[in-house]
Amino acid sequence: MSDIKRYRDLVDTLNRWAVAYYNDDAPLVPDAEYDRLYRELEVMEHNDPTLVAQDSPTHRVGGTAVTAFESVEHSVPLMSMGDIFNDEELHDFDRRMSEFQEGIQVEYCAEPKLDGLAVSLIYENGVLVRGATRGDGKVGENITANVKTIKSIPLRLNGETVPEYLDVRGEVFMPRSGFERWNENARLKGGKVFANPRNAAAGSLRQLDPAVTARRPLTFNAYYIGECRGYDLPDTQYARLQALKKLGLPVNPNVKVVNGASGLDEFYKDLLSKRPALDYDIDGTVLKVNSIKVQEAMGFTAKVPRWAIAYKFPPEEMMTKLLDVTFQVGRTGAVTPVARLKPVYVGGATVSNATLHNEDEIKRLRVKIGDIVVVRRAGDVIPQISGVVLEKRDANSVKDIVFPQFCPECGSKIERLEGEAAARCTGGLVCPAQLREEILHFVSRDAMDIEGFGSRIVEALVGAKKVKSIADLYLLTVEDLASLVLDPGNDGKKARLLGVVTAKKLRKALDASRSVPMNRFIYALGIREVGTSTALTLAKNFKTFDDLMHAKLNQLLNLPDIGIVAAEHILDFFAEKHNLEVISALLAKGDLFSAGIEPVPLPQIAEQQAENAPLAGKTYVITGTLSSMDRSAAKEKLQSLGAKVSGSVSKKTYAVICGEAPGSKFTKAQELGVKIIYEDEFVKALAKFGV
Ligand code: JCF
Repeated sequence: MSDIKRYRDLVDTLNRWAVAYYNDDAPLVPDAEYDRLYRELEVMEHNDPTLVAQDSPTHRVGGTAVTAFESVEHSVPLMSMGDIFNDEELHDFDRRMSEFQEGIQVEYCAEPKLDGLAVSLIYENGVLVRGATRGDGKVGENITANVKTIKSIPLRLNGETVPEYLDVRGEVFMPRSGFERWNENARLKGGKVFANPRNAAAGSLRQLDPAVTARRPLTFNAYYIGECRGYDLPDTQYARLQALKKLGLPVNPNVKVVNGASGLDEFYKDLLSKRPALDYDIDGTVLKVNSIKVQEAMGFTAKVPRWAIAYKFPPEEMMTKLLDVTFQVGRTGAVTPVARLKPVYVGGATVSNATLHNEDEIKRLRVKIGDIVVVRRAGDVIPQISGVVLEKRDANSVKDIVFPQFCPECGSKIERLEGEAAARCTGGLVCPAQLREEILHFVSRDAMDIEGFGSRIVEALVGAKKVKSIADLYLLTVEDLASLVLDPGNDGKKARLLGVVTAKKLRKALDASRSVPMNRFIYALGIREVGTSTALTLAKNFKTFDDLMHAKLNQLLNLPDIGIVAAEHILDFFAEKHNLEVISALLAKGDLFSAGIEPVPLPQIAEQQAENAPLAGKTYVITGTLSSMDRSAAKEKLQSLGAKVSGSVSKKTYAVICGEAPGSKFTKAQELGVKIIYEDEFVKALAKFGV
C-alpha cells in the first residue's frame, strides 16, 4: 500500500472508531488498538507533514495557539428564538401554529433546550472545514481548531453519500459529570474552578490555545440545518435530525414528535421531571412545527422563526438577600450553617432557608450577612447558596458570619477534626439537638416508620426529658404522652397538651413497629455513612443482627459498595459502650416495659458471594486437624474472603485445605485431581489477605 493510501485508510478508520466510541457508545475495538493506529498515524504525519489531512484525528489534541479569533460571516444567520414561560402562552403558541394550517392539530418536534453555546459547523464534501461561534448571529468567530478537539464532533461525515455543503448548527456544552470532575480536580490542584457548566463550556470554547480546549470535557448536539447542498433532505424536522445522526452527528436522545398543545405540555412536564437525572443542563424545551414545508411558509419575523418557540423552565437560580445565618446541630453533632433568606420563588418553590454546608463553604463564597446572594434550587435537592453578587454589596451594612465555638443547643465545645469538613458538637448524650435528630431519624419512613412522631412532638419529648435515648421511646406510657406540652410551633399553632387520643395513636404506632426488617433497623440506628442501600447490603450479608455487631473489618470490606470509611464507622459504632447499651435496651424482651424490637433477617445472599471478594465463587473443603486454628475458625476466615466451604469433595471443589492426619477427603481430592493446600501454605496465604 502506498503511504498516501495507508495514511487515508488510517484517518478514515480512526474517525469511524471515534464516532462509534463517542457518539454511539459502542466501541468497535479495544482502546489499545485505537492507540496503536493513532501512533502509526502520528509517525506518518511527523515524517511527512504534507500528508496531514484536514480531518486527521491528530487535530483533536489542539494545534497551534492564535492571538485572536478571525471574524467569519454566517451565510445564513444563526437564529435565536422567542420564549414563553407558562401554560397560557403555550396555548397561544399552539393556536397560532394551528390557525396557520386551517385549525388542524399540529405535529411538533419537541427537544430539550440545551444550556450551552450555539455553534455552526461547515462540512464540505463531508469534511469539517469550519467551526464558528454564533456571535451576533450574522458574524461570529472562527474556532475551527477548537471544535476539532471536541471528540463527539465528527471530522468527517459518515456514509457513502454526504452533502456537498452542510452548515449544521448545534450546541456545545459540558456534561455535568465532566464539569464536576473538572472542578474537583481543579480544587485539588488549585486550577480554575468554574461556576457552572455553561460558563465552563463558554470559557473552554473561547481559548486561543486549542490544546487547552482539548483538555476540557466538551460535547456537542446538532439541532438545525442552516444550509445544505447536494443532498436530499427529508421533509420533517424530526426526520432531518435522524438524517444528521446517520451522517455521524450526535443528536439529543430526548427529541420526540408530539401532537397539539396537550402533547407539548406532556413533553414539557416529562422533561422537567427527568431534568435532575440528566447529565447536562437544560433550561427548557424547544418546540418546532415538524413540517419543513410549513416552517418555510411561515418564515421569520425580524429576529426569530415564527414556527418555533422556547418554553422555558422556572429558573433554578434567583437572587435574594441573606438576612441571617443560624447553626443547626444534626444527629451526629455536625453543625450546619443555615442561610435565612428573604423568601424567593426559585426552581418552582418558595425558598426561605438554604444550606451553607460548612465553614469552608462560607470561606469559599466569601459571603456575609446582608449580601445579595444567588440561591440555587435544582429538582428536589436542598436549596443552596451558589454565589454572592458582590456588585450589590453595601460594605457598610454587611457583617461577617461567625462560626460558633460552642453548641447553640447544649453549650458544649464545637470541634473540627483534621481532614473533616464538618465541625461537631462534642456534647453527645447531653446535647438535646443530637437526641432530637436521632429520634427523628429513627422514626422516619425509611427507618422504623413510626407514624405521628413529628418534630414538634419529638422536641417536646426531649425538652421534657421524657426520653434520653431512642430505646426510651418504647417505655413511654399513654399517660406520659398525653401530658406532653407542645410549645407553639413556628406555624402559628398555640401551646397545648397532646391529649389522650393522639397519645393512644402514638403508643399503637410504637407497638406496631417492633417487628421490622433488619435493614430498616440497621438504617434506623443512624450509623454514620450507613444509608438505606448500605443497610440493605449489611442485612443481606449477615444472618443475624448479632453477627453484624461482631463483624470484622475485612468481612465488611468484602461486601459490595462498602468502603473503608463506612466500614470504620460501623466498627466504631459497635465499639461504643453507649451504643451497645441502647441496642441492648432496644432488643430487650421480657417484661411489659421492654422495647422488644425484633429485627427480621432478610434472605441471605448465598454465603458471601460478594463479587469482588478475593475467593468469590471458589469452594474449599477442610480435612485433618489444623494446628494453628480450629476448623470453624478456618471456615470463617475462608468465608470472610468470599469462599464457600463445603463438607465433601467433588469435581467442583477448588481446593482442599489439609491438616494433620487427613481422612478420606484427602484421597478423594487426589483421585479427582483437586488442588491440595497444606496448613503452612494456607496460613501464609491468609496472612497475605490480612486474615
Ligand atoms: O438546545 C438549544 N439551545 C436549541 C437552540 C435547540 C434548537 O433546536 C434551536 C436553537 C436555536 C435555534 N433551534 C433553533 C432554530
